[in-house]
Amino acid sequence: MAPTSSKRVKNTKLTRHFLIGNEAHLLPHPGYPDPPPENHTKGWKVYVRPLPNGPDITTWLKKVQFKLHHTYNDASRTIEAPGPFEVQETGYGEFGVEIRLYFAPESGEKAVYREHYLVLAPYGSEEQKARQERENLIVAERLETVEFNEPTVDFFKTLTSEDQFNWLKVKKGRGKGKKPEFVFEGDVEPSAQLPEKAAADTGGLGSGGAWSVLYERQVVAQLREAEKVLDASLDEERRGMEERRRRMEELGMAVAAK
Ligand code: SLL
Repeated sequence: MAPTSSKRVKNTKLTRHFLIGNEAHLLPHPGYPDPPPENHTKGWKVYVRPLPNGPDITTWLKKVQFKLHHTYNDASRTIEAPGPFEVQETGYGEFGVEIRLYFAPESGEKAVYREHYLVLAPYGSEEQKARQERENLIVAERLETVEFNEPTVDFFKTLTSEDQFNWLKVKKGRGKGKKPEFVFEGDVEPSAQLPEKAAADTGGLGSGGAWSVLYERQVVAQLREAEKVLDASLDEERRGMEERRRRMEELGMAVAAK
């Protein structure tokens, strides 16, 4: 291996966005063992993926370790670049998958830890749940970020290279003796950042759209709504408790004060 420079690029921070998530289906489902292993009702895949319109993550991400629930054989699964960084399994229950991300050696960065709690059952609004059931597809993914502060000179070069967008390009002019040219086509805008609006349909996501700033705002808005509902039910729960306490007092029962 070439000696790497430990010199760092001062006052510079490089940010990379990517997705961590899972998809799940009720079994039987194409691509999964049929009949499924005993008691296994769900087929799922947990993954670390690039944004549909983002740079190649394998420029910085070289290895991903997924640690599954101890009920699985070989619970620790390691996937090396170029991936895909995913683990497909069948099972019956949800659990938190422990994920370790290992960076390119020239980065000089230690591995970082993330967790993804598998979602195997329909969630969201009634409408969303109905759609997930109809399509027999659950997708639970979120936007993740890593920040490289004052990257090493070598790592900076990798992270700013134009090559990392090649996977979004289409080969053009594959004529006799001609070298193919790589060009961006359609709505694909190369960017290490989230696009303002999602490109038409880059596929891959359950919702059929790409991650974008707009979509992210929608997700945040949805979470705020969910929070309101939760607050309201907590309030109600508190009122209920107060009411029960009052009734017990009326009945002359001692209430142990904590
Ligand atoms: C639950 N706390 O009870 C969770 C545990 C267990 C997940 C989930 C099967 C593994 C195997 C499996 O789905 N394990 O049989 O290989 O809901």
